[in-house]
Amino acid sequence: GLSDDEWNRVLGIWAKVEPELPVHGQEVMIRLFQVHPETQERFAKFKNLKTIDELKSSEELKKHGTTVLTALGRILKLKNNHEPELKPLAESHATKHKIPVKFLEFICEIIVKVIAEKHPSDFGADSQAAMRKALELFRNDMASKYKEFGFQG
Ligand code: HNN
Repeated sequence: GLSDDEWNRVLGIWAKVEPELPVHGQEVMIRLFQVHPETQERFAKFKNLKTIDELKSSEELKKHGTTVLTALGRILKLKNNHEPELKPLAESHATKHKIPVKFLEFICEIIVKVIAEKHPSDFGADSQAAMRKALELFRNDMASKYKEFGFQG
């Protein structure tokens, strides 16, 4: 688990991300699709977006990025007690969307990078390490729920 100090760092930086969640969400999704194009293939509604301009001008993509970060923020705020919030997401991502754990790793790494770029003076090494730990906890718990739903991830 994370110490109180680590959770404070995680939620402290998240409070700076939240006022501009759609901007962060859009950037995260675009970066994910560019660095790991196989992730874009999973979305019927986005796989036809070819150029960076098309990705940037998609309101749907921005909306989806907001959805993803909103869900993640709710999980982070529950700290170690995220089970009730995590379970339905693990179920849909395991049984319906079939999203490999590897893709969760990809997006978590990108989330840390995007926050670091947008908030260089508020997201130092210790805060980045704390965020990585929180995201690892999220991923590990998603992975074990995946198995409960019969998806090896
Ligand atoms: O559970 C649901 O299906 C509700 C919609 C939703 C939410 C709240 C989705 C979602 C969908 C359905 C989109 C729709 O219906 O418009 C799909 C196809 N996801 C995907 C696919 C891939 C995907 Mn995710 N999600 N999601 C959430 C919420 C959170 C969430 N999703 C994630 C990743 C990494 C991928 C592969 C590219 C993802 C993460 C990390 C999170 C944060 C908890």
